[in-house]
Amino acid sequence: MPPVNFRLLLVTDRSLVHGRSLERVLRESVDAGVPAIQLRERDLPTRELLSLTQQIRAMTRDRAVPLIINDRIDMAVALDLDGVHLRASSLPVSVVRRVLGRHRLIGVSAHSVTEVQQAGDDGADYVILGPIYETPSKREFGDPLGLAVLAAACRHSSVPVFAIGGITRERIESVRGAGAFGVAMIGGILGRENVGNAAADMQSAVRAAWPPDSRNDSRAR
Ligand code: 3NM
Repeated sequence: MPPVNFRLLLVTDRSLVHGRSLERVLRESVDAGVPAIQLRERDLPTRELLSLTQQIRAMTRDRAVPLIINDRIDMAVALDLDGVHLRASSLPVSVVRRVLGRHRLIGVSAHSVTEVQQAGDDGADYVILGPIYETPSKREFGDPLGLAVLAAACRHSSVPVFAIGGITRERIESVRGAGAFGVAMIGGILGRENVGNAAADMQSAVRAAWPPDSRNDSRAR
């Protein structure tokens, strides 16, 4: 199984980048220290998604930044991406693992303690649990779970748990305190006017919360 060697995962939403190209804002984010990207552009037609993924792949590969794509196992294999992110309606982890093998990451979205445990039992490499806080992006993700549920999920999880949903710089220390392995976010970086500054700010908070030599995983960036 490949190591989960990042504590901050930037999830994309091109609707937030206000006329700038997604590739450009992601490059600014990576240059500012973002260590991993999840490409979540689920509504893009296949050819457009392919072309976008190729561009972003070229940029992340140069910088050795893991690139994970939502659901598109075909693109993950064809473009040699680092992993695939699955939701409840996606193919099951066991099926995806047969295609991806052990050397690519499989992440799973979870919304309860039980789902976190299930994802670990199913063989996911990590879980993203949310929404922990109220997230400005609609209510499609449900009511906030809060820190107590995050803490219970982390206690019972066999795999790293990333907190998502309303994560800000100020909240990173609290989710670390609840036992999260790391954080995943959209708006905290892509929703800010100066994406590079926001990314640098966020990565410095992440490194302060999980110093690179912390006992959990000294390889995590
Ligand atoms: N998944 P922001 S919440 C993509 O709870 C996503 O599964 C969620 O956006 C979940 O960082 C979410 O702007 C949106 O709050 C996260």
